[in-house]
Amino acid sequence: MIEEDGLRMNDLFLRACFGRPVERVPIWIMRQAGRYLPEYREVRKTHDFWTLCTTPELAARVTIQPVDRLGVDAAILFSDILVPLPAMGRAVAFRPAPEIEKPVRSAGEIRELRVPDPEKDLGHVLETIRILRRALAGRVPLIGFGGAPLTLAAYLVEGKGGGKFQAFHALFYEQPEAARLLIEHLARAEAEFLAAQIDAGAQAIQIFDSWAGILPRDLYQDFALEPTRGLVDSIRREGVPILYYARDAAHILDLLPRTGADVLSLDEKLPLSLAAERIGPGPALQGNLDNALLLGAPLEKIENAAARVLDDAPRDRGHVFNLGHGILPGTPVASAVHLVESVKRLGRRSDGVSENEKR
Ligand code: 1CP
Repeated sequence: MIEEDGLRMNDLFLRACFGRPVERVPIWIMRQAGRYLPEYREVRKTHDFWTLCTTPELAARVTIQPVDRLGVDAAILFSDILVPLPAMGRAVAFRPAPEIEKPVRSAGEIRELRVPDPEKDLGHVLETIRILRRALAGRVPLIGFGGAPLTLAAYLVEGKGGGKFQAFHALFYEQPEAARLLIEHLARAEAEFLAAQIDAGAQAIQIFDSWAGILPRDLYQDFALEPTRGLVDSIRREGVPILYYARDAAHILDLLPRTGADVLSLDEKLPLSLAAERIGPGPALQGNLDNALLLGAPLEKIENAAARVLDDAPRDRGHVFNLGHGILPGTPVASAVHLVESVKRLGRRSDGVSENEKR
């Protein structure tokens, strides 16, 4: 525990991100606020998703729901990676999967995209963070977040997630300079937005690169790596860990330390021990239980799978328990609760006296 503004602060998650000693492995769950929670669906009955994201009191309320219900070790701001797009000049509809009304396809359109002013255009997000820091009062750290340049570019060009990303690939092969311009523009916009989130009180930042895997290795390396590293670099602040979630990234694992992130968050495809060999020494790891396991597997099976992830995680670095991808809307709450309880019970580490206890 460290003292901050006279409040006792639970910093277990932050210590694990920096690979410092922990008494147990912390856990939070990607998309931990959302449709699988009845109390979230209750709020959604009277407010649409965009209203939730843009009304600080509501966004703060649903952020805290999983902290109360599951007892996770970190809160993540309720928002969406696509929230800055309207301020760039592209409206987004959530049905509930997002659709960009007018995809961006040419260098001319890319040059017209604005860099949002965080305070003026996205002040609601910053206000949500300020409310949450007061409401959480050190109970758990608050994670701010944004999309990685590559993933945001994929949505902007394609108009939606998923599919074969044909328009996106065409941009890289047919208009490589336009692709570069777009990714650099997005890296600049995210740098300003995420820095503003930290200034408002976010205690860690997760950069979501959910579509990190859509490009072959050479294109990821040529187009995405440097802007992502630049983004990480420009938001670096003392004591604020940066987590980089790269989904479907088995072919680029050895490149990921070059992003400079403190924590690499991985999907369920490879055991963390094998991923760590390819990554090399350094960053802490986050992950990587298969989210599908929570949909219907018996509680005992969930517990055994959690134990396997905990046992397999390398001991030479920090580990933050999470899923390989966001929790699915059909997940029974009891499964999520059981996962958190199991990880708290099974994840004790013998290296594990907190720095405070050692003193
Ligand atoms: O009906 C509803 O209530 C909307 C469903 C929903 C929710 C709850 C969407 C639409 N976004 C969110 C919240 C959200 N999105 C959070 C905060 C909740 C939390 O973590 O507790 C976060 C961190 C995100 C991040 C996000 N949005 C990502 C990265 C993580 C991931 O899952 O890969 C991505 C890719 C998005 C885009 C998006 N927004 C919504 C959906 C359903 C999607 C993804 C699906 C798609 O592209 O088709």
